[in-house]
Amino acid sequence: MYPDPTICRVGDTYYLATSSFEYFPGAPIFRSDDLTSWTQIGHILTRRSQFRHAEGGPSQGIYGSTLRHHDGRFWFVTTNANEYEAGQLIFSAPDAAGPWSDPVYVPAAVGIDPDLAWDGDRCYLTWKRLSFSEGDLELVQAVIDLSTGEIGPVVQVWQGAGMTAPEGPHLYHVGEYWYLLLAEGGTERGHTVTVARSPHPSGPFEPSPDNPVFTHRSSGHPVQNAGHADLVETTDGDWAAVYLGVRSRGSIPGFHVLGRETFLAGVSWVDGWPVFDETRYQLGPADHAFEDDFSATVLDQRWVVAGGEPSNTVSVRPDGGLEFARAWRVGADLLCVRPRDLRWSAEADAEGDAALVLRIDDRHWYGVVVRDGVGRVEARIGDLDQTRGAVPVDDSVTLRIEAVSPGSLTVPLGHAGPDDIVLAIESSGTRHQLARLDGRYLSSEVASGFTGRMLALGSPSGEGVVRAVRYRPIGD
Ligand code: 6LW
Repeated sequence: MYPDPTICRVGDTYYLATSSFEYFPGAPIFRSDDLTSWTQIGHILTRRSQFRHAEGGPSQGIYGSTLRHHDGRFWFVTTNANEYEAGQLIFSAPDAAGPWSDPVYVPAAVGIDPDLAWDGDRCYLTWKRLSFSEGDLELVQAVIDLSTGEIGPVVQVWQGAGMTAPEGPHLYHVGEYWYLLLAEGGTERGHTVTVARSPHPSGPFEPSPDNPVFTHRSSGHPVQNAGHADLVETTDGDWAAVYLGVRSRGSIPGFHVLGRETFLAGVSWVDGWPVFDETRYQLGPADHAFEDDFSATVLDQRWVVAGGEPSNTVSVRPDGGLEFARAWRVGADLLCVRPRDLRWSAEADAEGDAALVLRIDDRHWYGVVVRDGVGRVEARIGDLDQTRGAVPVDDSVTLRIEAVSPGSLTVPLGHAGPDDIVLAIESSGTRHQLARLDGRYLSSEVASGFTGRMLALGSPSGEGVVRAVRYRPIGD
């Protein structure tokens, strides 16, 4: 779940940030020397003064953004959907790894998907204006004073090639033109990238004759929903694009479970227009395996919390191991990590009332839960609650969840989900498989919203300890 990628380059180094919704810390940021292997260097939003929680729920919080470097500083402009009426938020930092500033609010720019572009010293804010009272949804632009958040007169720019939901604008000066790149068609199967150009940053814009210039719609490509791109000039003078896409699996309509992910393509300029080249970069398989025994006093940056904060949800005990600040409100108060593979296995060594949960939000989750010495599966799909199995267990157990191919559910030409979720518990050396559940109910197609699955740790009573977690991808 790394959607709405935004990228910039400083010297030989590329920086990439993505949206993160309700999860805190927010806006993960990465660096790379070659565009293909990326290391997370932190989060942009690490303090609640930067990312107010307000009444935020699932798929609220941090939306599409723009990351740029100008005049020796990094700039990040985003929307916090928990307080979208407060306008866009601008952050800056001399070092991409932070710490980043508190926000400068742009109260006159209510909407989503802000972009910053400079023409000399003059900075343009381009965004998708939302005014629910007036029913306005349009792409607009204004000159902005970054130190105060004040903007000049608001003008309309290009409204797209005529598809639904034109959004995610990014403005670039390349050669003699200013290019306005948009996401269009909606962030689902119709998603595309469109572009228009003008000699002036505010237009009038001339659309490309080849719009959409990039899409996977109506194709059998294993990556669907491709769109919402951001461009970067590479160190060798070529160009590249990052964009979001999903790996949907299973039969019609196809189910994606990892949220929207970041992908990479080459870009060439032909007759003054960008042409996407999906063959330029070949990425090898990435190994996302990890183990965490919580022996360090500071949590690894992979751990995030929906709504709350890691520091007030869990604490690391002096002897290692993780304890929980309170009993969970079912499906919340969980320490979460992104599973990043289609097939994987995860286990947690735990004591007392502890749980390992796979969730999309607090209404869509499956968990292996120990309460008062009994291990069972608890599951929620929308309004339905279920429990499965009930085995007496020792105080020390291993909780296990696996995402495996949907073998038992597949019949020839039949209907299959994206995967099966196998939930098990191990106690006194005996493995009890408690349930094998259809993975489609933990997909974005069922849960809706912008986020993907998270693997999560929690305690139903607050009286549990997690000693270690191990995650590894598995083959089909
Ligand atoms: C993003 C916007 C969108 O800001 O989803 O569907 C929002 N469209 O472009 C959150 O990713």
